[in-house]
Amino acid sequence: MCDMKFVTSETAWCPGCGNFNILEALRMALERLNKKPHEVLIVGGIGQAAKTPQYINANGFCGLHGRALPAAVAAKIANKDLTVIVNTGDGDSYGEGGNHFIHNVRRNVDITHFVHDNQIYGLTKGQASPTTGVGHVTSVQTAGTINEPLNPVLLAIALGAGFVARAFSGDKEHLASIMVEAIQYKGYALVDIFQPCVTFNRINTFQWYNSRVYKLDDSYDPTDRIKAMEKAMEWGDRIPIGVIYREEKPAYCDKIGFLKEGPPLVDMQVDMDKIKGYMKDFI
Ligand SMILES: Cc1ncc(C[n+]2csc(CCOP(=O)(O)OP(=O)(O)O)c2C)c(N)n1
Ligand SMILES: [Mg+2]
Repeated sequence: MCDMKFVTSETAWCPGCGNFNILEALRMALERLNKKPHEVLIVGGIGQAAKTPQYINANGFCGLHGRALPAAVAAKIANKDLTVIVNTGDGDSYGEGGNHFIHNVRRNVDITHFVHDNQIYGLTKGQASPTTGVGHVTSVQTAGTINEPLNPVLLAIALGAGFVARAFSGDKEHLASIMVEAIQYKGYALVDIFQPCVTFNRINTFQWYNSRVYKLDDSYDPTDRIKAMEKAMEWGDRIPIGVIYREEKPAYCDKIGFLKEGPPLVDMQVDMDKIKGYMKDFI
């Protein structure tokens, strides 16, 4: 259990939703890292998962659907001292926000991305998302989903992400420990979290994940990229959870001199006379 520092009001999630454990694990992780609410920014887009910023006592921002990452990136570059964490859905992250996801990996801004992956569009009542399995019948895909699902973990490793993990909201302790590692990682960190949607996904239930997930142990080496890609492709009867890939690489703000050496941009003085001078050219 966590103390009350990061706790806010009631949520609008269904009873039994996998989001509750993710929220609780996030609070546990922030407390373990000794973060104070004003040092943290939680960013979401639109969706059930994207409501997370409203349920945690920290700075919060909800962007447009699929636009959580650009807002988070901008906030981090403007204030490099902030701990910026994106909490949003699989649709928001990989569907509508898919292009941002790809280019965000290339930039390697020091933000953390927790995807509440319920393999469905929850807020809009259960249409197929990019991670929905083939054959899954929904209110729109009435004959079963025909498209192959996206594998976000494999894609992130292929794109060159330095921290890529999978977790399960049914194992709160394990999830919280991965969250701590992801937040501490210097650069973009992705954690794809299995999050049963108890109302609109009756296939990928707590039981479904429980009978398949297994934890990676110390014998697994997360620094071997090819092995990590093989691990990322394990799906079916056994699905690995844990840190799948890890590599240290320079983060965005460390590659730009004035961002690295100088104070956070928000603390810099703005010379209005200079700006007025530039603006004259446009009038
Ligand atoms: C540009 C745009 N497209 C579509 C929508 C409608 N919409 C809102 S939330 C959502 C799906 C959310 O699914 P996901 O991101 O997986 O979050 P969940 O609700 O499952 O947590 C959609 C399609 C929208 N608000 N804006
Ligand atoms: Mg979803």
